[in-house]
Amino acid sequence: MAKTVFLFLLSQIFSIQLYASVPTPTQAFQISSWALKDIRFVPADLSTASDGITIAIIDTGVDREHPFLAGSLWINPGESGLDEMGRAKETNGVDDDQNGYVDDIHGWDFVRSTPKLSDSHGHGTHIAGIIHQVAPQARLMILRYYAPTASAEQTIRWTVEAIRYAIRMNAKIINYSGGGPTSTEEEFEAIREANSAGILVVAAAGNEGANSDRYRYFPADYELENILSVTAHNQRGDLLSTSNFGKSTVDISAPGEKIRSSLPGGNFGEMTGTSQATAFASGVAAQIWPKLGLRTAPVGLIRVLTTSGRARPNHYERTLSGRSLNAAHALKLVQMGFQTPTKASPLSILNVPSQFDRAPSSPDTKLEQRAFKKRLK
Ligand SMILES: [Ca+2]
Ligand SMILES: [Ca+2]
Repeated sequence: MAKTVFLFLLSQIFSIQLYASVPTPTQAFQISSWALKDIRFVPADLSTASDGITIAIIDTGVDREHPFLAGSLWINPGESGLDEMGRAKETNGVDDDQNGYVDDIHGWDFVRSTPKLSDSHGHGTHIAGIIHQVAPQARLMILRYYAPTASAEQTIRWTVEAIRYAIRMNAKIINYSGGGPTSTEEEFEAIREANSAGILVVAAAGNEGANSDRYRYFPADYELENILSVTAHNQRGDLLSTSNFGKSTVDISAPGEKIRSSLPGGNFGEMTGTSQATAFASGVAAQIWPKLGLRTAPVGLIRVLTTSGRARPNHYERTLSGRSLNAAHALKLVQMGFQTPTKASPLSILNVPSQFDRAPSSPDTKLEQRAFKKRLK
């Protein structure tokens, strides 16, 4: 337990450093070129713009006015256009599509219960920028689950609501660049339902520098077949010393050091961590899935992404695939007719986390809160 506490603290210090990185608004925007080269980035074929799928970003919100993100946000068809009285549905104060959320045109802020999205933290805007750069045709559904002062329980409740919203509103991919040591049956169930709905969940492996096979990190480490757990490496191809690893829990790695992307206020800046790696994986998944056929089960897409990755001998003992994300190879593999399942397997639970077998113990609230300050990765 002592070690765990230490890791929480380490992680917190680390994330503060990340956020302190200086935005450089005057520089022209470009996602770190080393990272795009590293993943063998394939520019989107704009002639197939209809390939655009919806990615739910469960994070700290978004700067919806950021010029780089213009036109990238998902639009809820049931809350756009005019109502019977000629008013704009997105601002008429009516839940036009009766999904339980009023005027949810681009998503929902579960923390403040409002459709008026903003990002006072910066993390969500950074993640959105990476995904938009890699998959410009994808539509970004913004779901805010995180507030620094919220309790662990509350944070998970908002997460679960956000996952259920993503399922109901037909997202195809959920990007979750966060996590913590706490697992709940509700969150597990929600992600299992997402699997039944054919939704891929791309989740950060976490920034504790720990072996996830021993110290589980959620939601990345729920044993569900539709979760792709992503860790981070640097320009030299080494896993970051802060990144979690695990031969049986972490699937693949992607670039995560000093990644440049959008920040609130029209700014740009660098962040480091498995969050950024996760966003690259979501973007590539969004590029590949339409080519593979959207009826392909998430587990099939995961198989393509992990099989086609670049072999990294120095990752062999640290991730399941021993590989890093490779967009060009993934595309090639699909073009060669890689066979994948089209349905989620009936036994989508690989192994129920053992703690569900136990009666819940009273959580140490202080510890939980500290842990949850770092559900952001
Ligand atoms: Ca609505
Ligand atoms: Ca409305």
